[in-house]
Amino acid sequence: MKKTLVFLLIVLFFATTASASMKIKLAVVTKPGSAQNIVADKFKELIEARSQGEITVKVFHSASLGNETEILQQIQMGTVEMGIITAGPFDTFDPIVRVVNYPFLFKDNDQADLILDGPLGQEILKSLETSGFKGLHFSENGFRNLTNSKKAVKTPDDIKGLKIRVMASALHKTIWQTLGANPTPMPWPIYTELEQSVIDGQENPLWVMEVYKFYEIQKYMTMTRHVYSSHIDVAGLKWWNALSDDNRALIAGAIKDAAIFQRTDNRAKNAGRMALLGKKGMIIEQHPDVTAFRARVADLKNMDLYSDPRVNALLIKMIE
Ligand code: EAX
Repeated sequence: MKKTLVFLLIVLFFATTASASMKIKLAVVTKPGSAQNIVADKFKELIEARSQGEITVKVFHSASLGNETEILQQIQMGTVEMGIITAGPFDTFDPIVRVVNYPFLFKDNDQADLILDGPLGQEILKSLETSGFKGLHFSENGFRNLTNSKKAVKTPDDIKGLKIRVMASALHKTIWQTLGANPTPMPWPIYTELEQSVIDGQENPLWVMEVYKFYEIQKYMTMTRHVYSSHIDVAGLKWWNALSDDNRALIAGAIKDAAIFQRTDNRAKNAGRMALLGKKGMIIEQHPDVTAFRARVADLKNMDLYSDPRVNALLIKMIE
């Protein structure tokens, strides 16, 4: 009997010391199959394989840990280690993020990659340290497009008075105010609000219309591509700083590969999505008057949103 107990204790001792040494809680607000989840799930797969199970990841999805603002607060406090978070709501924490969300900043995916993976993108990620975050990489939501249930939209004049849901971001709210809409900030998800016509429309990349079945409740889509929407793949700075160099390198490598995998995957699926949404009955305006949209928001860079000298200097570099 005694022998068995000693044996059990020995087994228990080895089992605890040899078990996975680190568990990462990673939070997203979206459901499986979403852009954020593809990064999260790929990261989990890569890091668990590369660390031979020493590092494990639990993905909390569908806003089970709260909306994006609440997740960011938990990451700052250290109760959640990582998140894949849309850049929009980040601007309450650090206005520098308004630079990457500037309307009509990037003309295409290649330009977005070039800038965000280059020194300017690094500067933004680095800057998040002042608010307690370790910005690891950019993955993507994608180019955002307007949908609504009321009418076909081709020019900014068509938007007048439409009730549009926007992310919890001062910049996004201002963009839609400036375009003449009636914007309401609301956290994700928003299907019920659209269905019950609390709001007339929303704006998001193509994958959202497919994964969240917005074709059931939004008749019109306009390919405005007004903001290239990034996710910031982020960790808490305190937690990050306490990791070993080896673990930091493993995590940084896995998140980078997951982000690049997801961006490629997202883009490859866009043509198919467009066809599907048309088949589902959405009326799609492929060629809105982008020049007019651009002109309406051209003055944004001179607004208070960008008055912080650090933010302004970076925006000017970006626009050039
Ligand atoms: O990916 O809140 C939003 O509109 C975001 O784009 C959301 O995370 C969907």
